[in-house]
Amino acid sequence: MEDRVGLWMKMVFAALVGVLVMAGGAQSQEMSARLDAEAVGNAFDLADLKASPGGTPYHATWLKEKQKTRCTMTVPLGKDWKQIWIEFVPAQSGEVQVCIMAGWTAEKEARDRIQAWTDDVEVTGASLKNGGFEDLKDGKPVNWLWNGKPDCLSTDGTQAHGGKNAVKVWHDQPLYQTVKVEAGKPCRVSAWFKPAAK
Ligand SMILES: [Ca+2]
Repeated sequence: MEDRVGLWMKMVFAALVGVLVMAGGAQSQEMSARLDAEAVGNAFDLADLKASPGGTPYHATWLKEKQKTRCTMTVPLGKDWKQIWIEFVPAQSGEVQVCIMAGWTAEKEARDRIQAWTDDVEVTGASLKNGGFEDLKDGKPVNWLWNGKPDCLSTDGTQAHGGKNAVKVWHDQPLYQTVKVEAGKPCRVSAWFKPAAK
């Protein structure tokens, strides 16, 4: 009997290790999409977090005592376009910075593999501008902060989910836009993603 219990415990342990390895891989190496939102100046909390199926929303533990002022969610991507979203309820009226990005890797040669095209960003509960990246100025999408190179902006319709334009993102090449939110009014940020690697 003890042997069977021991074997069962070993199997549970092995399964847990497997899940942890997969979760770690999804955040660092594998193709994933990520959405964050942060109260500007970490001025107030974002509560009642929700996320699209397959994603778990978290507060930003790395911000320590301010962790509830930012939320984040990461979802693995398949081969095709996928829409993901994160929702929160602002504790106060003010400004929230929306952040659209993808996975991260330390390996330079692996960076092409973890980048994603994104398009058709929408926000309910607040007003976001140029979510489809169709308005450009000086080779950058208007209303967005973004540090991508020219080849990370596609304008010929081949990479777009809607319209002509799409933008390539990853952890170190995010898109930022600040929106005005109202206390107690749920705010949902959604975006479409597909892997940039062929
Ligand atoms: Ca577009």
